[in-house]
Amino acid sequence: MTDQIMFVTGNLHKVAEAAAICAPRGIVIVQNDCGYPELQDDDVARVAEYGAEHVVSRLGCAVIVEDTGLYIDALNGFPGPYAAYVYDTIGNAGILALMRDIDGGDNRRATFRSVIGYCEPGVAATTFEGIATGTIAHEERGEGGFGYDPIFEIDGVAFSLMGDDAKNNVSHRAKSFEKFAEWFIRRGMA
Ligand code: ITT
Repeated sequence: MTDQIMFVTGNLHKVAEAAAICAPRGIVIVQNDCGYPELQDDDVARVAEYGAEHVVSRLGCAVIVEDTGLYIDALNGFPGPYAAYVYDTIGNAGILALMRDIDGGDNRRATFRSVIGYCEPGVAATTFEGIATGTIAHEERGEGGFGYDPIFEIDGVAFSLMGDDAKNNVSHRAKSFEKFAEWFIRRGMA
């Protein structure tokens, strides 16, 4: 059986990663780029919930949105839920500059947190979370991926150098979409 779900995002990389997880499970991801206001909140789950509920009230059909935060231990969790703003302002070079004096290993630990908000008309949003823990590299690596991929490494390999399949074996987004897909399929069968 094939089912489909509308994913409201302006980020085509997210759509490709989500589709690679969902398609083998019989769920077709349909992108919608209509946008939504991003709540300023410390918790990406609340940002995803609010975004999903806002979009449903506008479109009147079931949707998902996904919000990602990046939490760098040595910077007390910065940029956290403000990852998009920080990427657009200081970018990867700015993060590396802030961390210039921090040595390797655990001192450079960072966590990506992806939260999907699913919502349908008349029902409160449900959320699904995935996390990936790694380290911030000392320099940008590779050309692949998007966003912070060139500076985020797991076991010494940057997301930008992994290729799509390998990133989808370990990433925060793969985990949140696996949880969502499992729930969505079970729910369809109920
Ligand atoms: P939306 O339209 O879905 O909001 P976005 O790119 O603005 O797309 P987010 O706000 O969730 O998405 O992303 C926060 C920032 O983190 C943004 O700069 C992304 O490029 C970056 N980011 C998100 N997921 C990432 C990943 O898997 N690898 C590297 N950077 C990522």
